[in-house]
Amino acid sequence: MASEEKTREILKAIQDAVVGYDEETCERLCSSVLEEGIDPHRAVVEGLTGGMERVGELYNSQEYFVPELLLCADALNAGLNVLKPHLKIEDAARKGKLLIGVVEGDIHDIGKNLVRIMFEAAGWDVYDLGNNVKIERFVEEQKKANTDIVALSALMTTSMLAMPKIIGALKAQNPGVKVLVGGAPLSQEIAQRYGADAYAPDAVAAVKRAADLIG
Ligand code: B12
Repeated sequence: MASEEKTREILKAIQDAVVGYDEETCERLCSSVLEEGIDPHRAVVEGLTGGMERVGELYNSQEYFVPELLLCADALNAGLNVLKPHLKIEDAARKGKLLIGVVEGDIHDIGKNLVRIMFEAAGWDVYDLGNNVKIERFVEEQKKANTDIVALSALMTTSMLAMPKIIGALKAQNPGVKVLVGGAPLSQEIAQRYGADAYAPDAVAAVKRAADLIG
């Protein structure tokens, strides 16, 4: 077991590898997370996601542009591939079926992918519709797969405006279906206003909120 100091050092180095779009180092550090007995969830949240948050700040301050963002996302995904098989969550919480997608007009899927991975790790059946998903597709696929929950992701203040329409259409078809929403511009207050059943700020909280919804 690594000491807390060593753990923090490795997590910070993972962040730096994402920010520095260094795929190889990111992969190697994520392997060392496993070797050192560090919690892989912590490596995803504090290391990989923490790194992407720093990338977001660099984009906002115009130090990074779209090409850098894509390279950083590659480094994040390389590390995630190493950690993914080790993200099993052993708990008694009920597991259900989840349909997930990024709303129409929005191609940001890094956060959605993290949410999907956490649900898969927790033993849920997950149907991933990808990004830029039309309202009708959410409705059709929910009916087909008969999922307990539909999870909607949006990263833009413009694209999130589709959410109340999707929620309305889903509930009109199947009043029992629960809708969970998330993504950087969302909040508890907006989720409520949109008619969602729940909001979660991150991928780990998403699984807990979903388990509560069907519990
Ligand atoms: C990476 C990035 C990109 C990448 C996306 C790569 C990919 N495959 O996803 C690329 C380069 C392609 C891109 C493109 C664009 N982007 Co961009 N992008 C970002 C950036 C820097 C980071 C987003 C990210 O991945 N964060 C890391 C992940 C892990 O965090 P997250 O997505 O928030 O997810 C977490 C939580 O929110 C939550 N969560 C997410 N989804 C869900 C769903 C559920 C159900 C739940 C419960 C929780 C949940 O859990 C996740 C994990 O903990 C943000 C800036 C920022 N600071 O957020 C801008 C940002 C989102 N982009 C922005 C813009 C404007 C664009 C472009 C229009 C730019 C352009 N001019 O071309 C385009 C096109 C977008 C389109 N049509 O979709 C703006 C949006 C502004 C707005 N209107 O709100 C932002 C905010 C930047 C800015 N400050 O201007 N972008």
